[in-house]
Amino acid sequence: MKERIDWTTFLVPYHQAVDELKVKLRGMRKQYEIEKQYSPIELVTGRVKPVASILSKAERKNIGLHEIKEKIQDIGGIRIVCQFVDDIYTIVDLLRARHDFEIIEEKDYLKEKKSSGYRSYHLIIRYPVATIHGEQFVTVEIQIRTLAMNFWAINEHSLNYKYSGEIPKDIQMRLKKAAEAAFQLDEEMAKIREEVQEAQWIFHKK
Ligand code: 0O2
Repeated sequence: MKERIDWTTFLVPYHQAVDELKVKLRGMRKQYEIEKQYSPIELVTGRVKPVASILSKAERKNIGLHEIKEKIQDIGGIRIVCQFVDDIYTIVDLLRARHDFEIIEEKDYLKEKKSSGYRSYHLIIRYPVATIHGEQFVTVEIQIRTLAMNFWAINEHSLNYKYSGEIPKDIQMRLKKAAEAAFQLDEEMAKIREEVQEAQWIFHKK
C-alpha cells in the first residue's frame, strides 16, 4: 500500500512549536529592553517548511515518508539574528540554560564554515507541544547568525532556488567573495563594538 501523510494534521505541532518559540524568544528581547540592557537578540523569525520543500529534501536525502518526522530536523525553523558575532555565543548560552526544551545537536558553522561560504550556529532542539492528544515532541532547528551572515545567506538561498542548486561558477566565485566581505564586516564591527553600542544607546534614549 502506498504511504500517505495527512499534512495538515502532521504539521499542527510544528506550527504550535514555532509560534510558541517566537513568543518566548521575542520575550527575551523585550526583557532586555525593559531592563534597559543591550539585547544580544536583534530579530526573531520562524517558519514551518512548506510541504513541497519537505518532500524534495526527503527525496534528495533518500528519506522515506515514515522517516520524515525523525530524520528531517528543520521542518520547524527559528532564526535569531544578532548584531555581533559574540552575541551568537551569548544566545547559545541563554538557550542552553532554558528548561523548556532539550538541545539534541549543535552545529557550529562559524568555526567550520560550509564550502558555500555559509556561516551560522545551528541548534537542533526537542520541543514538547501540548496537544489535545497529549504531549508530542517535535524537533526544531534554531539558526543563530549576525545581520551580515543573514544578508549573505538570504541572497545565496535565493540564487540556489533560481538555479535549482546549480549556481554558475562565476556567481559562485562572487558569492565566495561576498562571504569573505561579510566575514570582514563582522570582524570590523566587533572591533568597534563598544563605540557602536554607545551610539545606539544614546540614540535609543533620545
Ligand atoms: P531551507 O529552504 O532554508 O529550509 P545535514 O544532513 O545536517 O548536513 P541539513 O539537515 O540540511 O543537512 O542541515 P544543515 O546543513 O545544518 O542545513 C539546514 C539549513 O541550514 C538549510 O535548510 C538552510 O536553511 C541552512 N543552510 C545550510 N547550508 C546552507 C548554505 O550553504 N546556504 C544557505 N543559504 N543556507 C544554508 P534547507 O532545507 O537546505 O533549506
